[in-house]
Amino acid sequence: MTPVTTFKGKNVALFGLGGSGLSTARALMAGGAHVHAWDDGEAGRLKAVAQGVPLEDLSRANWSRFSALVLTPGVPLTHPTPHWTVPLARAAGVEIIGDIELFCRERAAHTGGSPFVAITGTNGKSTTTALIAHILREAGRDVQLGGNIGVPILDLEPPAEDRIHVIECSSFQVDLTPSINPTVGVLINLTPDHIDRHGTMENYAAVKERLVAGAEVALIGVDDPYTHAIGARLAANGRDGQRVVPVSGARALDWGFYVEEGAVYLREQGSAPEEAEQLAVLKGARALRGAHNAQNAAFAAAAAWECGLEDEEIARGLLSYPGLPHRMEEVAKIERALFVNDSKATNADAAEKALASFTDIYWIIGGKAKEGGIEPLRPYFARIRKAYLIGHASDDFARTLEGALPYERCETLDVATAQAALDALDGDAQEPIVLLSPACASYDQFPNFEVRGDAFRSLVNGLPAILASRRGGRT
Ligand code: UMA
Repeated sequence: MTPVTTFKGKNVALFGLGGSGLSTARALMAGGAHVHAWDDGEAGRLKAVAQGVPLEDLSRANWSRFSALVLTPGVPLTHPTPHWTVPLARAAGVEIIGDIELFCRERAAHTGGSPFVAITGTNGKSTTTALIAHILREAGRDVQLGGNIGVPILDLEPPAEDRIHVIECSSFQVDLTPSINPTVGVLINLTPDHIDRHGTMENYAAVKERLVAGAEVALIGVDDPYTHAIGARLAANGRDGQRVVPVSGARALDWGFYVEEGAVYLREQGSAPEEAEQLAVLKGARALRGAHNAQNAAFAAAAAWECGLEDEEIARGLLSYPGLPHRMEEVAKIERALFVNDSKATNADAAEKALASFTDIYWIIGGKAKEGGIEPLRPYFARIRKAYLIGHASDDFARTLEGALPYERCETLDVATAQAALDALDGDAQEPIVLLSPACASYDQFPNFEVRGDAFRSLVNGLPAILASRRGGRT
């Protein structure tokens, strides 16, 4: 835990008592602050009481006593309308901040700038964050990994000169972190997302820009127009001493970090193309398949390089990266067939990445469909040997697949997994892929995508026995 000492002896209003809110409460109390916590939901309040966190109904509180309002990131700050705590804090002149801001202040107060890598972007944040942490750890560094990826930042060990914090930051979190100033700031890409919480794409992009604007080294994508414009703006008007470095996962650059033909390069500013240094070859990095992962790998290599790692250390870390659960996770190889858990793919956009990365796919899809269904995936149908439909979306998806490729209605994941495995191993593909990439939310049959992915993993682990008995039955 990182005790928050910068509010010692002060009264702090804390709103939102989910995982990060409770972590913040513990850290503030450990540092000597007087916490006044509240949540709209009774469940959060009960959890707080169980952990000894003092509650106060903030709608009736005397706000002039508070030094800050610490908001949990899920609570609206500006859009669609500010949460009711926001105008109360503003009227009393109380600053509104989040847990990452508290971390930044601890870092400034006690270390004068310990290594801090902050990662944001619309897509690939979690993979890039986990990959950077993995590369640094494999090279023997003391790494703390957290933020939006799941572990609240104040649950991590405190900042220290020889410890690197690698933190995924959502736009909600950056919005609550006015003094964010990482050693290395990473902005991967920007496409419209969370507009309900930021009002417009411009506001969303402006919030994300703050993470790199405050960085000593700003690694900024050039593969989409929004990040490209931010990089150009910072390069022209960035703060003194800041290094702004372009990064591409798609093409060779005049300078910066990029992936070309399956390898990551660094080309220094002003150098000739043939002087570009090859940092790592991605061939063999099984958890980094696909074009989107080339972008993630380029950023991770760049961040590791900026943290002082040698080329060999970067290459080794990229190759040994095991991947994140539920994101094109290689669950098992049974005979010739590879089983891939991509349960995180809850819409067609996300499923497209897996379909683009494999051929000879036995595709398990379905659940609660999103608008547009799987129609946008039609260009990938040639890569699919057969589809196995589960859940609510079955009728809808069957209509899209009719006449385009063979499919089977399986209703449930267990039936689909067993049938896909049997077909994959009976077929003639050299390395068939049994892929759970549902292009749907899980809520019709599972509490969330993690439970769905875990179920797939355990079904796959039980397959050898099922396959043996089914084959026995056939002969
Ligand atoms: N609440 C209210 N009133 C409101 C809204 C919320 O009282 O109007 C309360 C809820 O009752 C709940 C709490 O606020 O008790 C919010 O809990 P939560 O579960 O949403 O939040 P945490 O557990 O603290 O999780 C947060 C991040 N959640 C969000 O940003 C929504 C987690 O990111 C993050 O991993 C965690 O902190 C640790 O830092 C999740 C996420 O969905 C993964 N992020 C979004 C994304 O990736 O797209 C931004």
